[in-house]
Amino acid sequence: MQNLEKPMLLDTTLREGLQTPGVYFTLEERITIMRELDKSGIELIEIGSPYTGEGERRIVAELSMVKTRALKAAHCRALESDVDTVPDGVDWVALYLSPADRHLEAKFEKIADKRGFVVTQVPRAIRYAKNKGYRVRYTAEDAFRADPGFLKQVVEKAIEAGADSISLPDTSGGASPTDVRRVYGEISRLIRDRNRRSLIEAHFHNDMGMALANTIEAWMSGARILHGSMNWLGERAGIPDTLILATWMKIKHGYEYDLANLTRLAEYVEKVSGINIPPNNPVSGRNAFTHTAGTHQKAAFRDPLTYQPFDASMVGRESSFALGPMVGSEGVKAALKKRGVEIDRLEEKVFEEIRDRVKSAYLLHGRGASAMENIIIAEVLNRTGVAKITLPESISARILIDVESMGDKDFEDFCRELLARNRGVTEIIEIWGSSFDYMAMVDSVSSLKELDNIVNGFRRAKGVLKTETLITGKKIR
Ligand code: HCA
Ligand code: CU
Repeated sequence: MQNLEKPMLLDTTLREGLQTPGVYFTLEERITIMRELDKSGIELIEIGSPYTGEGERRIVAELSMVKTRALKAAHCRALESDVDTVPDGVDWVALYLSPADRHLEAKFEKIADKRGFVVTQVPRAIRYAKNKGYRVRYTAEDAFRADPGFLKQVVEKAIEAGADSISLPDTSGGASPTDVRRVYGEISRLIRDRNRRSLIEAHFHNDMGMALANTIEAWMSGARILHGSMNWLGERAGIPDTLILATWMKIKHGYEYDLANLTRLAEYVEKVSGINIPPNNPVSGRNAFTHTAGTHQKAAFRDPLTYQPFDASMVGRESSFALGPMVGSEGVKAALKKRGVEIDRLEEKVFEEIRDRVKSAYLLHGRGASAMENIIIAEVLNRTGVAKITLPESISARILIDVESMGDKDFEDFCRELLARNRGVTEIIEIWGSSFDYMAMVDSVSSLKELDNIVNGFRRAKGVLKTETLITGKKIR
C-alpha cells in the first residue's frame, strides 16, 4: 500500500444529504448530527446552503455558532451575493460554477460567452470570499464531463486567485476509477507545477455504484479532502457513506475515527431522515456481520474473520448467526448461546434436530418460517430438560394459497370438508390483488406439528400450486 497522507473527511449530510428526496432535518436534528460527527473525529462538516432562502440562512447561522473541533463549510454558487449570505462562524466557503459546456448551456442562456464568464467569475468570487477572511473551495461542478483543457484553465485561474481547495466532483456519477486517476492525477500535477498548496477535494455520486471506489482512488491520486454523507444520502443515488469511508481509513490505514459512535449516528440519521439503511449496507446494515450458510457458520463460529474483513467490535457491533434455510448446527449453537442456553450440556443431536426442523419449516412455510424459529427451538429444548423456554400458549397463522384457477370447484369442496371437520382452520377466504388466491385462518393450534399437518393437507389438495405461512400475533380489539 502506498504511503498516503491522512485525508480529512468532510461530511455533507447537512448539505448534500438534505438534497435527498423527501428528507428534511429540523434545527435540533442538525445540531445533533453535527455534534456526533464532530465527536467521531470527522474533520470538516458542510452545514448547508445559506443562499437558498431566508429560512435556511437562519438555520445555517445557528449551526455556525455550535462549537466544534471540525471546521464548518457552507455551500454557495460562485456569486458575491451568495458569499454575503454566509454567516459568521463559517470557516470554509464552497463556490461552485461548472466548467462543463453542458451545464453552461442549460443554465446561462442569456450569456453569450459562457466560458469567458466562467474564467472571470470564478476568480472574482474567490477573491471576494478570501477578502472576507474565509478559506475558499472552488467546485468545478461536473468536472469529469468538462473539456479537459478548459477544466485546467479554470482551475489555474482559481488557484491564482487563492483558492484553498479545488473540488473535482463527479456530479452526474458516471466516472470510473480509471477516469479518476487521470483527472485527479493531472490536476494534482498542475497544482504542484505551479507551486501552489491548494488541496483537492473528492466528491463522487453513486449513480453507477462507483462512488466509494472512486473516492478512494481520488485519495490515491492526490485528493486530501474526501466527501461523504451519512447512509449514502444525497441527490439521486447519493454519495459515499461517511461511516464506510471512516471505517476504511481506520481498518486499512490506522487513522482514528470513533466508528462505534458513527454507527449509532447512522441509526439516528436513519430515524430522522426516514430513509432506511438497507440490510446489506456495509458496516451499518443489519446483515453486515451475520453469517448464514452452514459452511460459513462452522468456520465463523471459531473465527469470524474467516468471513469478515474486520472484527465487528471495531464498529461497536457483534457478529451473529442467522438460522434460516441454510443453517448449520454451529449456527444453531451460536443462536442458543446468544439466548443464554448452556450449550455444553446439550448433545449434538439436539442441535441437529433444531437445524433439520428449521430447514424443513422453510421448505414447507416459505419465508414466514423465520417467525417459527423460536418456537422450534423451544419445542426441542423443552424436551431436553436443560433449558426451559416459554412457548406461546397456542399458535395462530394465516396460510396463503395459490391455486391453478380461483373458484375451482374441487379445491373449494376440499375447503368445505376441512372446515366441517373443524380442526384448527376457522375460515377460508378469497383474496384479490396478490399472487395468492385464498387465505386460510388457523386459530389456536397447540404445536407447530399441527400447523405443518394443515399446510401439508393444503399442499396435497388438487390444484394447489404453492402456499406460504404467516404466524400471527395478538388480535387488536
Ligand atoms: C451539486 C453540487 C455538488 C457539489 C460538490 C462540491 C456536486 O449539487 O450540483 O462542492 O464539492 O455534486 O457537484 O454536490
Ligand atoms: Cu453532489
